[in-house]
Amino acid sequence: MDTNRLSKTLMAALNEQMTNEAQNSQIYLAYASWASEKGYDGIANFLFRHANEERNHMMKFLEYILERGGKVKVAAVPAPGDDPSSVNDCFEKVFKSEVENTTNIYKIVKMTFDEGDWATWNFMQWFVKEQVEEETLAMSLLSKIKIAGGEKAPTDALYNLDKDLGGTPDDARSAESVTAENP
Ligand code: OFO
Repeated sequence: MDTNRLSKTLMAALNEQMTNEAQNSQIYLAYASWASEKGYDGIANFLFRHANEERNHMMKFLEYILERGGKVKVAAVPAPGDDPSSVNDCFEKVFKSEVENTTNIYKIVKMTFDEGDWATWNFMQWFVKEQVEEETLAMSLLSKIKIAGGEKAPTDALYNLDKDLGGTPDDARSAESVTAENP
């Protein structure tokens, strides 16, 4: 008896997104290694931690496919592409990659809606919320580098930014998670 509760198309889309998350993790690993080679240890630390988050996202998809009786297909992960040319370029690339990821997540949400697969729709809401946080975090990186001088940021500003990011939490706080007790 077939116990698979996912449609063929959704199963393929979820598997594809699982690979996208693995690729996101590789992208952060590549940028973190680049930052470390350049001596930006704080930025590297921040990006390494984020690479782990992306791997956790990949696992969330994998576990969900299994939970619904689907077939997991672990596929080859595309290479992360060129190294950033500067800290400014690095943060711009991070932002672009998160926006692309949001687009991919939304496509799946639309598919779940069209199919009336409310279990998967519900599962995907975690990622919708997560992408708001990830985009906020990427935007805040871009503002920080802009304040530091963008492409022309002087060494001391980059030094301070690097120190700052070493201790920055992985998750951006979104307005809805703020309460009177937890401002
Ligand atoms: Fe950067 O986000 Fe995964 O989903």
